[in-house]
Amino acid sequence: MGRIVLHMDLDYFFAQVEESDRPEYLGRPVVVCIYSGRDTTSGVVSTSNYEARRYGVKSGLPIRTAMRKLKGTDAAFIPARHERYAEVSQKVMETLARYGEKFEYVSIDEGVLEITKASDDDYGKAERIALAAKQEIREKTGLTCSIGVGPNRLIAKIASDFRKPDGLTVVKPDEVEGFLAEMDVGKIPGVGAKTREVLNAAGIRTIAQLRDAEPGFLAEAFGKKTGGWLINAARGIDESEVGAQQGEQKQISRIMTLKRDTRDVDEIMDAMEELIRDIGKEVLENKLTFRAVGASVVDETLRTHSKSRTLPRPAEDAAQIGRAARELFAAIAAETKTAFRRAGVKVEGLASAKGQKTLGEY
Ligand code: TTP
Ligand code: MG
Ligand code: MG
Repeated sequence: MGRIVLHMDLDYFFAQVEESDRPEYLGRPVVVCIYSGRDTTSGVVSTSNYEARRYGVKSGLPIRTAMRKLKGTDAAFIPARHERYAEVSQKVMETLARYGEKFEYVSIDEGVLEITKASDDDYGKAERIALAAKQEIREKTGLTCSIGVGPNRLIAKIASDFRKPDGLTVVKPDEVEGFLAEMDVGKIPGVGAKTREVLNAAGIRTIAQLRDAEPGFLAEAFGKKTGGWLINAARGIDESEVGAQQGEQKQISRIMTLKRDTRDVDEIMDAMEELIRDIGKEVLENKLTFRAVGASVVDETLRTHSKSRTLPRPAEDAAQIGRAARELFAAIAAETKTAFRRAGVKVEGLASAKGQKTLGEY
């Protein structure tokens, strides 16, 4: 039995959230900016919607350059709201994760799902799973994403980028070679501008050319390990597991907007009740323990205040989250004067509960 992997990437993510939160931006170029704070126009573009991309405005561009390119249009330049994007991302990932047997969070707008079992190793079913996930993500968040489905993570990721926005690309094992052949080597995730340049200088532009390259040359140019990895990637080979390595979850957090601005700890804790129960449930379901609890608030001036505390020993129950959170919110309230608009709780220092000493052994 082979594997079927699904990769999801949200379309023009931060800018799409801005569009969906504020319909008045629809149809206009939208540029999400990370201001350096030095003056009102210094900083870089975080991302932009497709209208803005038509003018050559994309991630990483200086804001001033973007302004020049969009001069005379009704473009909207908006400061990035990371918290809001994280909140939407969380909703998307929770929705997506339910469609497969293993989920890995890759980045704020990307997730990978193993759907071998969920699809009975059938690409027709896999495609229906992808469509259903896209539809539910859209219903829950209003956002479109692009999905790639393939026999491994590498192919799924490349496929997710193949048709954007709102794309779905399914690559079956016997289609992998043809799918990759004419692509630019830069389409391989991990092949950056520098690697691409070295390859191009050797006359290697397409993935098919890379596949047929002299292994000796690649080993010499990039080292044995990277050279071998490049050849494998060009052949569409990738054995890495979903949910195994780097994407290991480091924290579980929830944040919500309070019914009204307040500084009252009891009122905040009432609001946090369900959210804390939710975190506790996720800890239990994933058989985890946590080593630290954090609390944060966003005040009426949109400033964030947060505190966290390390526990004397790894814990796993929601009651401990609640006790620590109450003290942390009280400590934050004691040090601030403004009312709080949003409040959140997180647990950190996650470890797998199995193989760990039981409470009785301490
Ligand atoms: P991407 O998925 O690379 O880009 P995107 O979602 O904006 O557009 P696409 O439709 O092509 O997927 O990045 C996800 C988010 O990460 C993006 O919305 C904003 C942020 N980001 C930055 O802040 N700076 C950057 O340089 C990049 C590449 C992304
Ligand atoms: Mg994206
Ligand atoms: Mg992305």
